[in-house]
Amino acid sequence: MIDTLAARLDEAAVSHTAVAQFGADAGLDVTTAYAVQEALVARRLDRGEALVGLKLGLTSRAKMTQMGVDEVIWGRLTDAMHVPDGGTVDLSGRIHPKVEPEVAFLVEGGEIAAIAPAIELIDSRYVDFRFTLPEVIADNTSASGFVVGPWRPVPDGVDNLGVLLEVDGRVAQVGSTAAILGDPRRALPAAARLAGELRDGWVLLAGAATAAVPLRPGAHVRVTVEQLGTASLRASA
Ligand code: OOG
Ligand code: MG
Repeated sequence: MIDTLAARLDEAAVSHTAVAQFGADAGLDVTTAYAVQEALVARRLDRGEALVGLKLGLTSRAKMTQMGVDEVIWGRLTDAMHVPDGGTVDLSGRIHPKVEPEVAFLVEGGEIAAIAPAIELIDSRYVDFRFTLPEVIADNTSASGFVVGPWRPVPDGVDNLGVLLEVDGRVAQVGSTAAILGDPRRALPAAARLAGELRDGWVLLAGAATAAVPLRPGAHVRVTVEQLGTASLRASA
């Protein structure tokens, strides 16, 4: 069953066509869901992609409420998901993408070596962006892309920095890094515990600080995190 579900999610991503939720009959629990995620990402690695980091999800109340689930989850980032800062996201390869403001950490020696403002692009492979907790875990926690702004040393106190998500120069979401586990630095021990491994040079996305917003064709998206600076992307027309 694990390989069948992984193949279904992989084909949905490759053909950018949403799939129906697996439903109760599939009997997917959290442990099996992580096995599906591993098999799903293994298919990408077999096609030549490389693992470059991890992401946490549902670390904020706003996201838990938006998605109707209530546990921290994690997923895997590959090099193919990376979008250069200021770069363009090709919407033709996506289903119903959304963007959310995040904080990224650079991992060295099991510790945080640097911090950056970031944008995560999520794109559920399920119809209508609806899923249960095991279903979203299996779907690599909706991971689809990420932008990391300029790295800088971690300033003192990053537990209450203002976060702004702008779309075409208009404010779309406002929040605080406090929404990320009370302090985004908690993402490191949480990721180490959940994933069991943090490699040197990996990027860790700590989780969204606000709810996500749909990414429309041609939109210019900018995330600003107080003291950290900005990260931006543009959606293809
Ligand atoms: C699940 C992914 C959540 C976050 O930062 O909370 C996530 C979803 O919302 O589709 O990446
Ligand atoms: Mg996220």
